Amino acid sequence: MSVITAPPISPVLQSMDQISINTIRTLSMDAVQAANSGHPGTPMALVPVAYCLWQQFLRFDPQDPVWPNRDRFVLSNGHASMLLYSLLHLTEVRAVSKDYETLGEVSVPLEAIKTFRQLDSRCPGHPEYRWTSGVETTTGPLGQGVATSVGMAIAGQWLAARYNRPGFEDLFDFNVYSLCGDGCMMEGISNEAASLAGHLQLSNLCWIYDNNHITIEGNTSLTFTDDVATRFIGYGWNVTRVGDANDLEMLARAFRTSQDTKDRPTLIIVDSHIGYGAPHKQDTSGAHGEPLGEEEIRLAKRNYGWPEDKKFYVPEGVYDHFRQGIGKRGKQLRDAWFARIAEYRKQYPQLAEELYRMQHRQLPEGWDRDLPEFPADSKGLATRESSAKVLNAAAKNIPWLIGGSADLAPSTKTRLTFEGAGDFSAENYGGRNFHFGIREHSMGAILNGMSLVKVRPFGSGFFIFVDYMRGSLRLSALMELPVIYVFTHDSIGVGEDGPTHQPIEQLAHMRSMPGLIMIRPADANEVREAWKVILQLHHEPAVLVLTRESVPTIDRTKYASASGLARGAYVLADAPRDNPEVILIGTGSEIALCLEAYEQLTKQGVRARVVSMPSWELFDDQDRSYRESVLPPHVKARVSVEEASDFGWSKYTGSEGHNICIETFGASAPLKQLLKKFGFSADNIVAAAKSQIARHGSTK
Ligand SMILES: Cc1ncc(C[n+]2csc(CCOP(=O)(O)OP(=O)(O)O)c2C)c(N)n1
Ligand SMILES: [Mg+2]
Repeated sequence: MSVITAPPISPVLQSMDQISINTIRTLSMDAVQAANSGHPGTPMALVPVAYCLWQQFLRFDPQDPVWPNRDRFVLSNGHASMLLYSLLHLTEVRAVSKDYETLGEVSVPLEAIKTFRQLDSRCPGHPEYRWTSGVETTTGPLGQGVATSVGMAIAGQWLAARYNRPGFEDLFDFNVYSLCGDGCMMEGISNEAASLAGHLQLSNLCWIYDNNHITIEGNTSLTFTDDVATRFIGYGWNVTRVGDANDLEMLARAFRTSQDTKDRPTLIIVDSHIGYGAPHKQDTSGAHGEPLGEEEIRLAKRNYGWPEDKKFYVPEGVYDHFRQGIGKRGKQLRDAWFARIAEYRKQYPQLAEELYRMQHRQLPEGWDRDLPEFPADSKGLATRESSAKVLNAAAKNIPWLIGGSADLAPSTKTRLTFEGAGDFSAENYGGRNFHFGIREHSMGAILNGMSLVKVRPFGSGFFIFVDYMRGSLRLSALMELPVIYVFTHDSIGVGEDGPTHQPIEQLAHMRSMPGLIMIRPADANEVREAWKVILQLHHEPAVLVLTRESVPTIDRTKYASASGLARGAYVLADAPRDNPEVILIGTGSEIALCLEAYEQLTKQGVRARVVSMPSWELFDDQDRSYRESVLPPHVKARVSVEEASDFGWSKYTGSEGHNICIETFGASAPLKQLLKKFGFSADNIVAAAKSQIARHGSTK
């Protein structure tokens, strides 16, 4: 263990660079110590890297941290959160309201740093978007940040291609920087994302890899001997190295190299010493996830030439130093941009209006004017097919609704086919059809990054593969981003592909996730209503779950209007005088079966009601009187029908209700055989309804 020690000198004899760096180091150490938990070592090591970037390069105005053309900084190694919080504090980043208005107060006051990791502190354990202004994305699950940064860079290129015009070539030209560690480099998601970023030649992207050879269990020699540089060269990146994380000059040179590289992303590999300056913990995993201890902090401060007894000490001149650096540069750039956008508005009023609405998460006027109505049709069409029609009709009128698939667009039908939609590629950054490749997990993170830049992204795949992207999807929900996920092949309806492709527990998974809206529409008109709801969401990701196989288009002159979908569940068919003795509740493709059973029951004099319940979340959001009008509490005879696990259904059917469901992983066979094997038939529903009435007794 070699400890690099600085001579003990007083702060006044250090350069402002050095004082600022050591202020961040000591704030980080003190905060982790006060919290008695957290990660001190990585902030201590990486401060010069972040300091050099922020103070010299980052085009970021602390007074307006949501200015659209700002450079983005993503701390992918989110455990080093104190590094980011210290920067936000010292640069005096302002708080921003939910409506994207800057408020007077600072985002991270010193008090928040002193209460790092405590309830309601603006400095939670890991950086959280929406909670702390200036945090560009939530990080903590390793690999997510870097993958999200790719989405931000993609969105930057798309905005530039669409909105930069003659005389305004630099309206959008922001760079995206992401700091990451060994963990991020090992995670599969970062490999997926780096591969796509290289392929797309995203020159506005720069990752900085903290090559400190340490993870939690010890030295990386235990697990990680990749030649990272060669790997990234293989991905088509520009790779450069900085041999000493304290070398501000070499760091600046590396950032300049990144800026000058116009044809590919850049990886800067920085060799650092975790816990830099702590005599017993430097270069050990002991500096990773626990406080240094009072004595070690004292010794580290001595090494930095810092007053050993001072805590949360910000020497005079430090705030001003940042004001003169990033503050002044950022404000000038930001003000100049807003002056330019005023000019732009005069010359390109329509485009400027688009930008305004997009940045405020509003929709264009008349966005829904072309949405199709579908006539009743007993043969019908697959909901993925009706979705294709609705999506295309909406996207034509919402220019920033853009997205694609993880190599399944021909199956998920999410391709935008109207004239001018185009394909996004290194040669055409203005295209609206994205090809994420077979990279579901990073597709989710990339969609998050795109959404953070405020375009409206959608991504699609087979519903079963939601398992591959749960980590990213969870962050969409946690960050309250209106990302749209379109998942098709939603049940055993996929037939012959068998258990590996038949979602069983995925509906239950999605329903258990806070903040997510899932909709599984029953027919083409419910699909239209579903898209209407989804496109008007501001703070929730949506999961649209669609069939591969045809479903009848319900006759809405006979049964209730599909507009009921907006309330999550509605009475589709009812007993005379709205007085049912049994309720059949279904979703998606199973509604057709419920209606068949309903007709049989009605003929036999049984008073049945069919409730179409495409979205639990939307229904649960309704007031009690509506919910009880759909599911009257006194009607206890209830049958749910869904080709999936029954997990959670007793919430609506009661513990004495009957759930027609699947308790295995499905099977490989033509759909007809599967329906028989698993008991999805009108006859079975009828039988279950009758036995429910027998069990609970009929209502008057
Ligand atoms: C997906 C994921 N798995 C595991 C963890 C737990 N974890 C947090 S930090 C860390 C080690 C990271 O090592 P490295 O990125 O090299 O960070 P350093 O200790 O060098 O700062 C682990 C395993 C996590 N945050 N995310
Ligand atoms: Mg490491």
